[in-house]
Amino acid sequence: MLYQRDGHLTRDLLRTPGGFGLGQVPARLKPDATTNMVCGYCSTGCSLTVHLRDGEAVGLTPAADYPVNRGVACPKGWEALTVLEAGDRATTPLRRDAGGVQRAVGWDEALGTMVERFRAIQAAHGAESVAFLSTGQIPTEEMALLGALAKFGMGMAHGDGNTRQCMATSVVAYKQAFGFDAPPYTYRDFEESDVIVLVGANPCLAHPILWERVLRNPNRPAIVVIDPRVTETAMQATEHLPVRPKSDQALFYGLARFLIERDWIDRAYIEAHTRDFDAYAAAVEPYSVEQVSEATGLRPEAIERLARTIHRGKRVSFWWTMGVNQSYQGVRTAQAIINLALMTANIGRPGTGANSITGQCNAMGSRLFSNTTNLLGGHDFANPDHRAKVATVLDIDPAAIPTSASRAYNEILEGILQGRIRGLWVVCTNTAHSWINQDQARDILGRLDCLVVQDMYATTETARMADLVLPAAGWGEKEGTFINSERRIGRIKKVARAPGQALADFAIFKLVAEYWGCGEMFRAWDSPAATFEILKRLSAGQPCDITGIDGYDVLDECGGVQWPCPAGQPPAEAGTERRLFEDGRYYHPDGRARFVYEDPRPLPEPPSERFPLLLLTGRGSAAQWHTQTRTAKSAVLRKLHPAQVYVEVNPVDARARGVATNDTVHVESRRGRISATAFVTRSVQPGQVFLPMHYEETNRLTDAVFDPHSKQPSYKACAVELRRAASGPTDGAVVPGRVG
Ligand SMILES: Nc1nc2c(c(=O)[nH]1)N[C@H]1C(S)=C(S)[C@@H](COP(=O)(O)OP(=O)(O)OC[C@H]3O[C@@H](n4cnc5c(=O)[nH]c(N)nc54)[C@H](O)[C@@H]3O)O[C@H]1N2
Ligand SMILES: Nc1nc2c(c(=O)[nH]1)N[C@H]1C(S)=C(S)[C@@H](COP(=O)(O)OP(=O)(O)OC[C@H]3O[C@@H](n4cnc5c(=O)[nH]c(N)nc54)[C@H](O)[C@@H]3O)O[C@H]1N2
Ligand code: SF4
Ligand SMILES: [Mo]
Repeated sequence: MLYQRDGHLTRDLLRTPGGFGLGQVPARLKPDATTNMVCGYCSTGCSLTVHLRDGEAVGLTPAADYPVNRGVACPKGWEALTVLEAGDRATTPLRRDAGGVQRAVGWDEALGTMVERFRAIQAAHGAESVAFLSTGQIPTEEMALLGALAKFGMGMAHGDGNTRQCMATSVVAYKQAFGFDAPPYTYRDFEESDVIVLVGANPCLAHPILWERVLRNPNRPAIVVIDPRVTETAMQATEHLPVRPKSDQALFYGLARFLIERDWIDRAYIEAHTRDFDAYAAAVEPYSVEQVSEATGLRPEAIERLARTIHRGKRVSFWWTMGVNQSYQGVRTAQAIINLALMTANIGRPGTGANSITGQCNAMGSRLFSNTTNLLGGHDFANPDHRAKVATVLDIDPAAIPTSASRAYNEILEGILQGRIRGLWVVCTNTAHSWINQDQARDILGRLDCLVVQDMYATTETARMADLVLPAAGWGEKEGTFINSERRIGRIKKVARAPGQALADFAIFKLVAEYWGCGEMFRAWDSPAATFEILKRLSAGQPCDITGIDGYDVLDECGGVQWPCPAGQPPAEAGTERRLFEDGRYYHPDGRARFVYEDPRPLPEPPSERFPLLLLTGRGSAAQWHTQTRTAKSAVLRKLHPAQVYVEVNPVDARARGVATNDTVHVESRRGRISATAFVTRSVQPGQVFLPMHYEETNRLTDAVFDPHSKQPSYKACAVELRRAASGPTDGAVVPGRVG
């Protein structure tokens, strides 16, 4: 692709003005038009200008005038078109034959087989015996169609998304505290804060363009990073608190007590806009600075200094991601952050907020419209009025709507283990790589009577296990909308042809509906644009009301639109940056936010004599995306990270084991053992090691423990041991650019 021509990356590339030199482009590829669309990787939601020749993409540059990214993009964005051309794209449906080999078949045979098998399973074992797993990475229109088709058309009771691995904790935390799943902020808050507290978040890698927004802040803000590791973000912070893993909840309770004791709280705000504060104040009473220092491993002065920083700040914003969410006590930890913002009235004003940054490009669409844990449009399956409203909008029989939410991802897998679920449709997620305790997950997938995997690539770990593979078009090859972390709805567009027989997920769902015999139910879901109109009607009267968006073109004209955008409030007049709760009214019926809390619990699998180290996992580089099915297909991105799995280990632990950088080591947990290359670095603390999630091996070690409220997997703390492998050093550099 042409835009690779100037292959400089990282910060230089973020800023490359104008991208590739158009003067050098062969005439037949010279663009004759451009169009803007949002990026298909992370939830930042940058806009990219795609350069077209005869309607097809020939290159891209970051959009200059979009409120989110203002002319910059990270390496994944720059390379977004390249990965569409990979040789392992799924180009035809595949069906596993009697000999166990996946063979190319036509769509008719593939869909006929899918329907026949799923119907046979349901006939023998009940409608609940077929389920689906989906994603935060397809347009809202597609996920809504899948959710409606599966549950209302095909009678499935259960379907969940990979957002369970990612955002379930924030969803529950917000719902309980605010009355709706509503991240309150707008990205401009990064620029307007004078204190920015980042908890379990590494935006330098995971949301690089949001970090750019932090760097634009003119107020010389205090930037406090709370993370066990000295991450790239921590290195640039004004203060780093290397908290002991999973002790954040105790830390925030201690900060709350310290602030309450000194009366550094906003009693008028608490009185007017919240409930249950007194009980909370009593509950945090035992969390003295000494006790919290003991629990967190932080010095008492550091804890007091953070409390003072919060107190002195005029505009304090709290931001969290997976270091909080992926925990056996994630919900209560997130709420401990929300409680701090509420008691100091740091919410609803510029530069403030209790702000969860979401992960995938359309996790926010999934949270509201996937019809999994919420009924379409952020409604409640258990509420008869909500069911009646949705039935009316969709013109379907209310009896077709289940009366309770789906089982969660882990419960669907348990259902398979127990033989209650026997057919599974996996759409746009790579369970066999990304799910916790991978050997067990694969064993479970292997027990299914029928596994259907719908993916862009035929080679993913999950697709390779499938009885049927349905080839899907990807970002850039189809239409629809994504919702980013600040609730901004943006468009994606078809600028490239999907290879072979691959179809947009939307088209696949429509075909499945026809083959299933429920096509009539989805006549009005004629196209993504028509479906957007249905989503608007579903959203009416909800906090996420988008009835004021008058068609897709408005999204282009306005630089995306943040919800809420009710009818009668033209988006152009509502402003490009909007935050929630400016009036102090929350979504609970009494308008008040809740203080929610619970005693912290010990680590489910603490280090032991046999497994004395604590394993942390997470993002490894800005150039790798999750299970790497996409990013590994770009030669440019491949240069920016090690090809093989590596483990970060502190010099103290390395020395004790005779391990040096580039040695091959074994990392072992109670679940299994992997080989990795050692990278000895003080960025992890003694007693801890870190493995990036992008390599297939990592989840062979993790322990299937879940938050009881959100059912989110606790990916970031299990006990392991590390040993030098007999084979000695491997060759090749390990982690470019990281200091030891
Ligand atoms: N390049 C790139 N960007 C991405 C993604 C990607 O795969 N690649 N994925 C996207 C997605 S879906 C998501 S969800 C986001 C994730 O974005 P982040 O959450 O920022 O990324 P992680 O590296 O998973 O976790 C963040 C940090 O949590 C820390 N941590 C672990 N345990 C604890 C703890 O107990 N307390 C605290 N305070 N911190 C802890 C880890 O050390 C890690 O540095 O990134 C998005 N952006
Ligand atoms: N140990 C550990 N494990 C983790 C994490 C961690 O921090 N540590 N993080 C967790 C988190 S936060 C997340 S979000 C998950 C992510 O886990 P996954 O969702 O499994 O990861 P992806 O690689 O993004 O998988 C998306 C799949 O969809 C395919 N795809 C892409 N676009 C399309 C499309 O338009 N249509 C279709 N049909 N397919 C498409 C891709 O090829 C890929 O196979 O991983 C989780 N796993
Ligand atoms: S920061 Fe996220 S949205 Fe922006 S270009 Fe990179 S991957 Fe795409
Ligand atoms: Mo995620």
